[in-house]
Amino acid sequence: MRGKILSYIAKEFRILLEDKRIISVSPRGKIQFNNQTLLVGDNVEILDNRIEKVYPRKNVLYRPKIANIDLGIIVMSLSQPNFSSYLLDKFLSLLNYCNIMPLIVLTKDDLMNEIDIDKIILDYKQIGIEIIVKNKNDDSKIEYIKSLLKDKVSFVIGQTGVGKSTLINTLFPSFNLKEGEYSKALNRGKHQTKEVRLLYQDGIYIADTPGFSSLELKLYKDELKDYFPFFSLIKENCYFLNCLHDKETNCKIKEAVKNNIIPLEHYQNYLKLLSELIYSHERYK
Ligand SMILES: Nc1nc2c(ncn2[C@@H]2O[C@H](COP(=O)(O)OP(=O)(O)OP(=O)(O)O)[C@@H](O)[C@H]2O)c(=O)[nH]1
Ligand SMILES: [Mg+2]
Ligand SMILES: [Zn+2]
Repeated sequence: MRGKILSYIAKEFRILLEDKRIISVSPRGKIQFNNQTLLVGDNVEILDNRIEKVYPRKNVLYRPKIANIDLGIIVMSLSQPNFSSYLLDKFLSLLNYCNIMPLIVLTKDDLMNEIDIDKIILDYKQIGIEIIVKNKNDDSKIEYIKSLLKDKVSFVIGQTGVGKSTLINTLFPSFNLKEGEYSKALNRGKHQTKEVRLLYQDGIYIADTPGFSSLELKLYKDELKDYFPFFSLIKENCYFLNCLHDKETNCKIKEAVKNNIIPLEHYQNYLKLLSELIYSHERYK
């Protein structure tokens, strides 16, 4: 019978079978199958309480480790920790690279001081990404968010302490996930969620994941432009075939920034990200 891996905790896989039974499978020290490590989200064939086969994956995200995802929910708080469009653009580049559709949820609007949420929403709407503003005391958007998750496999991704587990708990109170504190002294969350765990209810799969304190984007300089959000707004080619949209002349992206078609703030995020990456050939020096 076919099933889906929900978690791998204490050397046991929990697998949801097609008939909705959940079984535990202990792989006896072996979590590899045909040389690939099994991941949460993998679709498997079960025979006599053993994993017989792993079905081909649609996509994989390596941090957090999860396979076969339809929707990546980027959770970003407006305060504690502070909102950062740079981080948001970084997460979006990562999801684009992994071919995962994004949804952005902004939390803690009850705590924030002066942030222009409308401008943030408008920028991302322009490139076709939906943003939902939802704090933990606001129940009005629960049904709407659930309708976006229906019949999909989703996961939450974001910094530690932004409210990923809290969001899942407000959608599905029965999951009763552990929520951590935000430490003002450390100026970050406390890594409350320790493992990737896929949960299932009413046709919705959603994974809680551990938060980041820093995220390394494992792309080369020459790749970033293909995955960075906002550049999809421009269809024309730059003069140089491999233009990095940085110091080059005759660059259509820079022209679009000048003409306010691409927001300057996001172009600056691109330059910052670019400066943190290496060229593809540098590794082989
Ligand atoms: N005021 C306010 N607090 C919130 C909101 N959402 C979450 N919190 C609080 O933020 C803290 C961290 O929430 P978590 O849900 O544990 O954060 P997380 O993203 O799961 O963190 P990790 O598991 O460490 O990655 C908790 O104290 C929550 O009660 C919100 O919308 N408003
Ligand atoms: Mg958590
Ligand atoms: Zn260019």
